[in-house]
Amino acid sequence: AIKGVIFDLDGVITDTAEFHYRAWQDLGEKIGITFDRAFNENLKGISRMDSLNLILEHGNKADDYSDAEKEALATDKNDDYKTLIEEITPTDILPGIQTFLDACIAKGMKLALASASKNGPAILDRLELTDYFEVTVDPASLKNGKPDPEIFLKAAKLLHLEPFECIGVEDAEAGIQSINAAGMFSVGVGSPESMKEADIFVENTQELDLEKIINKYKK
Ligand code: B16
Ligand code: MG
Repeated sequence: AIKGVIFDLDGVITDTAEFHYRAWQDLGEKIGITFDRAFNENLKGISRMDSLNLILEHGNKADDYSDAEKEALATDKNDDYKTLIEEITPTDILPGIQTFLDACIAKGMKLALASASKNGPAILDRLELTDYFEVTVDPASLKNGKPDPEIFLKAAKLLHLEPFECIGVEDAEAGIQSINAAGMFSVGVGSPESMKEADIFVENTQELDLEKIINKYKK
């Protein structure tokens, strides 16, 4: 039986992707690199520094900055992002998520957060969802980001559960790969193309249905 549900944050619980996009665009403007929404898809689920490196490569500027300068650029983006997320309120919880979380709790499942975002706990607070989650993995404690399974394995461990007793919910391809590599049942939120590796998927959070997931998990 499913005993633990491990959630990604950005794109699953709330849509901070738009804020990340705006903050990276602002930074891009400052350093003369432009990119569109399609490119921004590559930045979902990956860490702040990995995102910056992809943007610099995209602008052919990967060798223009020292590590210290890159740290400063990442901090600049994050300061901007932190200002943007101050606007978040509980109305920004994605449709169906509150109901889904309640359904998981009603079934006695334990919940964990497995977000690559160092701002995850602050965002959960703004959404007033902190109390739902037994544990939050600290992304700073990880050696490898998604698609490596480390973050989901760590979440299961913190919940004192085996990976096969947990399911993971993700909107990023790298995230689904991470869940699958952890030996967990993967629940995707996204388009059929981007979620083709998921064990089960829905096109938006409103359609998340715990009974359907339980039935598919049993098979
Ligand atoms: P931060 P998730 C990820 O969160 C975002 O999808 C990704 O775009 C972002 O770069 C990453 O968090 C790091 O975020 O700069 O706040 O530490 O999807 O894993 O919840
Ligand atoms: Mg995500």
